[in-house]
Amino acid sequence: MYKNVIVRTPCRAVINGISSHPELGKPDYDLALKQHAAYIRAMESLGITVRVLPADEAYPDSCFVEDVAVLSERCAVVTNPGAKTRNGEAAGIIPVLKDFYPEKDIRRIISSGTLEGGDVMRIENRFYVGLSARTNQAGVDQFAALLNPYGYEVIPITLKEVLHLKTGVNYLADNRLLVSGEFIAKPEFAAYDKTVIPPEEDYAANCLWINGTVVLPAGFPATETLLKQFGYPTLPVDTSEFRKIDGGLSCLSLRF
Ligand code: CIR
Repeated sequence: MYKNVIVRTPCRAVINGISSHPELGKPDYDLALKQHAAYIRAMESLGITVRVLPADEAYPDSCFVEDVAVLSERCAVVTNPGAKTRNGEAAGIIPVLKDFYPEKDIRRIISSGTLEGGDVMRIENRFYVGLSARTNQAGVDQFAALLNPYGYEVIPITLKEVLHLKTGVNYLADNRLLVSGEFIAKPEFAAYDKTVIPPEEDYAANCLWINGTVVLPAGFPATETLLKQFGYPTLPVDTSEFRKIDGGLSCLSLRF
């Protein structure tokens, strides 16, 4: 069960966030703020305490706070983002984490290792980590060395088609994974019950299981129907402005 969520308010510079889909246009800042507020309300409606960090104009992508840390009940790992324009974001999360963790349990990924939180998917005591354009082998090796003493296992997953691991695969609960594209046939996920997201809704593979409810992006009816078939209450949240800069639901928060 999650108790806490950390989010960061989108800054005005969010319109210049990194995007691999320029054809979708730039985010509308005012609408992004409204959608972010609705995201916070959705979390609160599920019984979560939300800590809202102020906008950081130095970093256009800083609302995607998931990428700067990986949090668990035993420790926090501050990442070293592989995207050059995002690398400096990670330092800003450290003072916040000190409110939740003793300093000895706040660890860091350092250069030449890179790692972004969007590449990390936790299932119980296993952390699957995508080897992506943002997360390298040295980052995964450091992450494993930091987490193993806490009793966590780290399993690397190669990926080619998407930005982050969780762009295409997410764990719900009860052994169930939502999968799309290159993750449908990954041998590392063979033991899980997989629900395949139809290709035209692949953005909706990035759903969030929050204390029994699945929060999904608004506007993906086939995915919502699949989730309902498995008995999950669903809570759609509109993320259209974040999608324009490759951001999904999970990217917008740290959950722990
Ligand atoms: C980026 O390219 O870094 C941002 N525009 C999107 C980050 C999305 N984060 C995530 O998937 N965890």
